[in-house]
Amino acid sequence: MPQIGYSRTLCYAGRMLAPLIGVSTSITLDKDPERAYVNTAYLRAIQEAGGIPVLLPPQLDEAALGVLWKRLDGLVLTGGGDIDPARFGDERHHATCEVSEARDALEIGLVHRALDDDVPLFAICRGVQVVNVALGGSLYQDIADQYRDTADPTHKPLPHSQTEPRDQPTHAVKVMGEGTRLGKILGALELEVNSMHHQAIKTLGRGLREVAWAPDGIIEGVELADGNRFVVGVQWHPEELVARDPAACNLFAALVGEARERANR
Ligand SMILES: [Mn+2]
Repeated sequence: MPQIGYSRTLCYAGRMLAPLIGVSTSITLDKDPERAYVNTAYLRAIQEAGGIPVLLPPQLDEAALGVLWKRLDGLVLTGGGDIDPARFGDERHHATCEVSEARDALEIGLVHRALDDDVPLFAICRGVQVVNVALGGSLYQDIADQYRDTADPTHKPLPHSQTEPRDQPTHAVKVMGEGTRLGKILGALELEVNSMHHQAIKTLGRGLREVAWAPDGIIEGVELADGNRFVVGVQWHPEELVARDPAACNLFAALVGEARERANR
């Protein structure tokens, strides 16, 4: 079993600051009372990697977010409901669900803030879709209904909405090795991942490149083509895999490491 290389140190000799990592949250829809919430697996994974998670609920007003943003050193966009397809010029598919205008607006704004201010950004599941749409890309609103593998159109896509436990890998992912940030971070070019998404990237947003795929061709990883910037997104849920998979830990360690550097510049 490979050693999982975490530093739990929040400060080094009293000099290094632990980085503050903004974490987007979900929001209940059509429920009273309305609630903002996030799976604790994200918070544990960030803390295990040495970061301090700071929740960013959609209810934050612009002024509060502006103040808070200046204090943040990194950003994690979490999983959740679907993005309003109007954001990428599409009619709404019947399978599209849990759309929150407030959450879309907050998170798309956060993507632009992160790019403008060069804040390290790690996007997970819905998060990678948000980054893509923020940069002008589009989505398959329902993989099972809309996606066909161009390499073999007779092939049905894999089941990407697993019913197995969240920490159980259910499909393979191949990562582009040559010169990709994701390949370097993961330390592996083939891995087994969990899958809890019924949507996926269709056309890529500006400045993004695809760097990982499921065996059916679904895009499972992207990063900014400008390799000097830390913008990395994965379609799976590494926060659920950190107890069993060093590659999942590496993703959080990389984000927190970049954020720590920025915090201590
Ligand atoms: Mn998948």
